[in-house]
Amino acid sequence: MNALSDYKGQEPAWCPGCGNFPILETLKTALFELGMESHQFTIVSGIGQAAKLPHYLKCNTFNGLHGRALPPATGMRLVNHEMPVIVTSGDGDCYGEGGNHLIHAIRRNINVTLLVHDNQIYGLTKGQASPTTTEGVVTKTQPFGANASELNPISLAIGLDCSFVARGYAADSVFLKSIIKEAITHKGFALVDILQPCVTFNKLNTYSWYKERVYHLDETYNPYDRAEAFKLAIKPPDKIPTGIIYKNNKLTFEERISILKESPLVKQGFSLKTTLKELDTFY
Ligand SMILES: Cc1ncc(C[n+]2csc(CCOP(=O)(O)OP(=O)(O)O)c2C)c(N)n1
Ligand SMILES: [Mg+2]
Repeated sequence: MNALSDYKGQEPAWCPGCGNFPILETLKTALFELGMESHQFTIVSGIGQAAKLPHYLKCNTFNGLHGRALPPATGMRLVNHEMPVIVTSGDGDCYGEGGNHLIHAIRRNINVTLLVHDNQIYGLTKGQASPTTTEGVVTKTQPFGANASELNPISLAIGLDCSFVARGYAADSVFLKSIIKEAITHKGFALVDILQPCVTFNKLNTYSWYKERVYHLDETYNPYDRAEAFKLAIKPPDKIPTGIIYKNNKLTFEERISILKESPLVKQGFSLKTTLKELDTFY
């Protein structure tokens, strides 16, 4: 790997000014600085504008169904746990239709990095409310305002004792890069909720709206304190903390499966006898 340009994929078809552009560039820089070459990692995504990211970055990839990125990512980790797996998803994709998979991937502690481009709207399908849309916001399909309270992904993840929970802001590239690098190198399920302006369909959460609210957690903050992390997560959103909000060091799903201790499944020969024996101890 010689240059950032080695990660170049197809030309992005996002709207000019979309918050997905800085996320893509920041991810490329993080991968470059970690020395991860295109063939050494896999990006899995579902459907949405955010989920198009692996088309725009040269890498191994699997682009699956809406809300269903985490199941193939789990399968990939079980087949080859030496291959880092990154999932790029949208707030609708991951917190809406894929919400069930999110809960169980966190609970199992699959060792994947999940980047959620949280623009608080369904971008690809042209502006319907997503689970993170602020209550009362008028959209095309909610002419009287979104009539449900918004999901708080950070408190949800801390409640599930997620191994790594962080929030970044798309336009704050240097800080976001440091969060993404830590998330990729963290052992265990790492959720990074990335606040991302949608210049076309979200007229509330704009670049200037975020600029007034987003701040960095400093080094005095202890991300290992779950109760403090939860307090921070449920604070009223007049000021929005970014950084690593919570982390712990627990066993990953892969570490709990004894046959994977020898070597990745992909490198093991197939024997029905050992497979049945393993299934017996596993279930
Ligand atoms: C099974 C299924 N349900 C619904 C859709 C329609 N659909 C595609 S993308 C999307 C929402 C996209 O929103 P989000 O995940 O927030 O991504 P964004 O486009 O905002 O980045 C929906 C509802 C679909 N393609 N497949
Ligand atoms: Mg969205």
